[in-house]
Amino acid sequence: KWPRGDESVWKQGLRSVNTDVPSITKSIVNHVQTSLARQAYNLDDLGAYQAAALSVRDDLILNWNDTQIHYTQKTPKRAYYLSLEFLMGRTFDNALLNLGLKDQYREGITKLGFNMEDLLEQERDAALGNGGLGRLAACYLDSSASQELPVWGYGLRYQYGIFQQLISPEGQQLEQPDPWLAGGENPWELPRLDVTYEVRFYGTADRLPGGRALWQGGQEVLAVAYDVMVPGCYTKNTNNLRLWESKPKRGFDLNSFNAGDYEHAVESSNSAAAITSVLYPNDHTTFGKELRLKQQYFWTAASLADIVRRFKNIAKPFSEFPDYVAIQLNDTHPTLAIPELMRILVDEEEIPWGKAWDIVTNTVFYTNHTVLPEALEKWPVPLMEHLLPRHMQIIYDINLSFLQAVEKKFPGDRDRLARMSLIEEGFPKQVRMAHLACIGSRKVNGVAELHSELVRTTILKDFVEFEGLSKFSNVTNGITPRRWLDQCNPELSALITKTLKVDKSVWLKDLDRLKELLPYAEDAAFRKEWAAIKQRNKERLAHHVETTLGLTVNTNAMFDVQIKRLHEYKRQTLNILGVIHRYLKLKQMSAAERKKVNPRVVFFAGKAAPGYYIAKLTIRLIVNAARIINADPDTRDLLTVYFLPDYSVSLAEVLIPSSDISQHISTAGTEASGTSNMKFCLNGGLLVGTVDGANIEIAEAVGENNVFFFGHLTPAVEDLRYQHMYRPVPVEEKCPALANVLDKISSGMFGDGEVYEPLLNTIRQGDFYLLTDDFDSYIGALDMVDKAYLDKEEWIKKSIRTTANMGKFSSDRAILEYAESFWSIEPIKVP
Ligand code: AZC
Repeated sequence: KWPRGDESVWKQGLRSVNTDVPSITKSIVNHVQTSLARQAYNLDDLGAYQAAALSVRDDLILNWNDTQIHYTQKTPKRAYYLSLEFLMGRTFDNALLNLGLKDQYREGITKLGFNMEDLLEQERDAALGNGGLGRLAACYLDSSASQELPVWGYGLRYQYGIFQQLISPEGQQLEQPDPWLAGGENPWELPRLDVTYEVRFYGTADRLPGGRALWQGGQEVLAVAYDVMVPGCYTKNTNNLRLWESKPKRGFDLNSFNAGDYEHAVESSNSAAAITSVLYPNDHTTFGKELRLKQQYFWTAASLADIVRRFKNIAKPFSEFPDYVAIQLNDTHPTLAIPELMRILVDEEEIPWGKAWDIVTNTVFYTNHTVLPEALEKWPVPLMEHLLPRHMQIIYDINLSFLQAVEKKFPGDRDRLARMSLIEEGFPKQVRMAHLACIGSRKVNGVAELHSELVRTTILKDFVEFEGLSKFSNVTNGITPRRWLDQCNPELSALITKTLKVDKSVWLKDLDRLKELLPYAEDAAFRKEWAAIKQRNKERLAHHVETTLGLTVNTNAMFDVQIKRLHEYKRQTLNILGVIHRYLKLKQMSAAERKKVNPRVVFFAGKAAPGYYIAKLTIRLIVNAARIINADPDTRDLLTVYFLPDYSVSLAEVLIPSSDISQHISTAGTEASGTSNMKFCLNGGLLVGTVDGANIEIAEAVGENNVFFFGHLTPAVEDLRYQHMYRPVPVEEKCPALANVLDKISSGMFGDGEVYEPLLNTIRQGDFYLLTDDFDSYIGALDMVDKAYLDKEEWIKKSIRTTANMGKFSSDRAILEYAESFWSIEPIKVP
């Protein structure tokens, strides 16, 4: 029965997605006129972008609404991806491509007197993440929607995303806030001011009979939902990313957030609004800061309240909770979901402790993203007790029964109990979040084969022995081919579609189809087209560098790219030392010898955590080495270096399609997976790398003759580090070529040598990341690259074969593995 009013009147008012050019232009003009209150004669590119974006938003809302209603009616089991970071980048282009409306919009926008490319450039990146972990979450959302899986993301709506990076004339990284929402309304989100929850902090927790407790007092803040629409590729399914914003519960709030000084601004206010004001800019480290813990609890509490409310709407007993809900923890950041769900079940729903624990451990899943010890989260017990008194009780209770079970299985093994306890002894005691995540989860996984093996044999070894191997598995990461091929490399995408003779929606959702490109490696005409596209992508990047930095790039050179967060383990330092080595060699050559050298342009981009001194020195060295090398008339046709400031998803979209080679050169055993390695290879760039993370599986897929491997292997690393500690050999002896480079830097070749001493000393003493061990073989690999590049036709074949074999690395494959083997959810198509 129709709910109210006259059904036919309602039906007449309903609209559907605009798919033809006239209705698209009409909709854009309507938005110019009403939403923006402007007219043709005073409309600039920004206004035109806003109007076009609002028009696309209307379409997304229609699909999003139908999707949510469909899911609500069908009550499928759903999965929730809890991530403190979603590094979405821009939305406009991606939405148009997924809707299949890019051509129509381009035509309409042209008719209105604007240029599509200029409008695309108006959008600011949504940069609510640091690096790989946050971008992976974004790829997984795209794949969930594209594969029609009922998956929601839950995160925080930071007012300030990852800082903007400026580089001073001396080469120093400076940070500025990223007020990404300042430009007015964000067309890609729906404020849900009606969806709010109260979240408590501090106060007291009094135990009641029967295992329950009463938590009261303290501070209460409001969580307000903002829904971000996530369109699938060529499907109506449009999933939801729900981001929480904090608000004071009543009255107004004096927000003392100071947008200038990062380190202090992040900690400056205890107000409710401060909780979601800023993304912590650290990759792989935590400092035990109260505000960060507040963020984690605020977000998990609001998300769980929302999930439980939705479950209660279907009126099933809580014993069936795991049949309707799967919760994926993206690293340990949302681990408080485990004690929080226990608190809801035990204290609020009055479910006995043991039953509640069964529900939790059948609902929650945990993905680990790093084995680096400094990245393993621990929270001081006094801080937890103060901020979350009830959760600390629950953690102690979980720990008690857990350790009793361990004791039963391994009687008298005191060391084991100490190693496995959720609480680390010390001053202060600390809660080990990875242990809690592990025992509270149904499955635990790493993000590439090698990494998952390291998780099982190092950081969670005791837990494997206790709980059995079957709980611990692997899901190798993936990337979405929509953004990382179709969107960023439209010409290559078009060539593939033409060659495979299928609609692009087919191969974009079944990336193994790329295999059909293999025979074309033997086709000279195809190779020519392939190479011409790479060349035009180089020119596009050169144009970008020219217009943003005013620098000219030699597009006849090989493009060599390393773009990622600055970190000692990722070894950008090894790369710049290799560049300097190359420069010194070029300087010694005769003019005739130089004629034989293959010209190379080296690009770096990436941000360092604001407090990471050594990483910032590496940036400084790159910038100053670039300044000297690029100015040298003897060599500048053969070698130039660029550090592109303010790395972002959008910058990656220009850099990746242009690369001939890219570098993924972490010390073996340190990079869990890497995902940009997959993006480069998908776009036909060859990989230079160590035998680490997903590099290994990429080489298996594309063939080892198509990658350039170097360096020591993971099993050797521990011994080498031991030797550095106890039987150190001076760099001059061990690696004269490297010693020469270090001396040149110290002697002031790239400006004040003193400045770099702390960085150089990390290599001369201790050398934890094994630069002295890997330098010669690194240079050897780069020489192999030069040799291989001489045979242009063979190089293009390698490039084609690489792309053709990258099907496995689609995030569709990865998300379907999560859906099938972990979450037990199924696709549900919106009609
Ligand atoms: C990263 C890993 O360093 C990277 O190798 C991996 O590809 C990525 O996650 C996605 O799985 N980790 C992080 O960004 N952060 C932490 C805390 O691990």
